[in-house]
Amino acid sequence: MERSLIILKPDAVQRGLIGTIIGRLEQRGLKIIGLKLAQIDTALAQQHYAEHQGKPFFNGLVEYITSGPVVLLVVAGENVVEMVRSMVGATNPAKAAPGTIRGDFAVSIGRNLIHASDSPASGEREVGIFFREDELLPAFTRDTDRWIFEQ
Ligand code: D4T
Repeated sequence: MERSLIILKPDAVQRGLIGTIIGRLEQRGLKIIGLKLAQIDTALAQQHYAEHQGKPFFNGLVEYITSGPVVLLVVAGENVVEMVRSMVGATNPAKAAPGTIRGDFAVSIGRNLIHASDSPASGEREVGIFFREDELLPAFTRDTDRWIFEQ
């Protein structure tokens, strides 16, 4: 089962958008199997964004993601990585389509509200950075599942 690691970044928390963003994921029918509030420390932020080490925006990115509490979520299911990415919108909110989270609520690339894994492999790597397996509930079912997923 595919897993996507989602971070509601410090601006989402500060702006009171936690409920709105999680609501969109729930309305779609996506299944949340992990959820917590945390403050990411510098070492963890550097690990998460390792692919951007050395780029001009790296230090600002680490400062931003560690600047306040975040909400961490794991969403699981078939094709969830691609589905969540399409709901999040382009990295630069100025170019994000209306109807996406960034396109509806953000304007700056350095305040783009949300992170979501960009491939199933990244999802596995990133879930492992922020969650222990015993914090996740992959097996739970919802009574509504049969109305969301064609069996
Ligand atoms: P994240 O990883 O935060 O979900 O964003 P994306 O997956 O959409 O985009 P990314 O990995 O390419 O960039 C990570 C993060 O860096 C910031 N950034 C990026 C920036 O501040 N300036 C830039 O020029 C780029 C490319 C925004 C997102």
